[in-house]
Amino acid sequence: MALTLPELGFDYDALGDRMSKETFEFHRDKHHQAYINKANELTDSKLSNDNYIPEMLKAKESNQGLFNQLGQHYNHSLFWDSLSPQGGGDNIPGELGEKIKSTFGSFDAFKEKFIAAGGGQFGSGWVWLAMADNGDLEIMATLNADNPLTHGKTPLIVCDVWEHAYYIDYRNARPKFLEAFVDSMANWENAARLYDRGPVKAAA
Ligand code: MN3
Repeated sequence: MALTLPELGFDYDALGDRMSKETFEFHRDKHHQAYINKANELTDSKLSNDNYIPEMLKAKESNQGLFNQLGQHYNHSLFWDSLSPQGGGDNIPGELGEKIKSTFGSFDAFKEKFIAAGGGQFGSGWVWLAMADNGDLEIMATLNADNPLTHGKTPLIVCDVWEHAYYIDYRNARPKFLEAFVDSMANWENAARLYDRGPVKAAA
């Protein structure tokens, strides 16, 4: 048993200029894989993709070194699931589309806030759409390996705003990358599925 790189539902060149094959090769095969290797090393490969989340939450309190690796594994795994070659735009399936409109006023208002939150995150981090236990939506930015689960929130979609996520394709233009994420890559189908599944009791 060990943590492994989760499967990607499309080829590395499927996003074209939106996110290049070269970015996937570095970001998945080198960056994400390095976090996985380190986490396996620290845990004698005793964790698997099916059971590591409670360990990640425990490590957040008691073992920052391990949390850094497990959090990065969690965040990157959801980031890959947050991408789709057919993604992006305001055609959000199910109740999530309505909920975004009622929460933020409009899809465009959501988009503006999401890009501002990701663009304003100083240094390395993540921007999320997350759900509270009562179903309320919020945009969250987290630093380093942190994620909404450690704050008792359920993540629905995430964009990685570490430089390695966009530097090859967008150079230093992080807001452009975030705009492309929302407009043409965001996997709303996956986010709607997570929304319909309901809040995850993080500490369970
Ligand atoms: Mn990354």
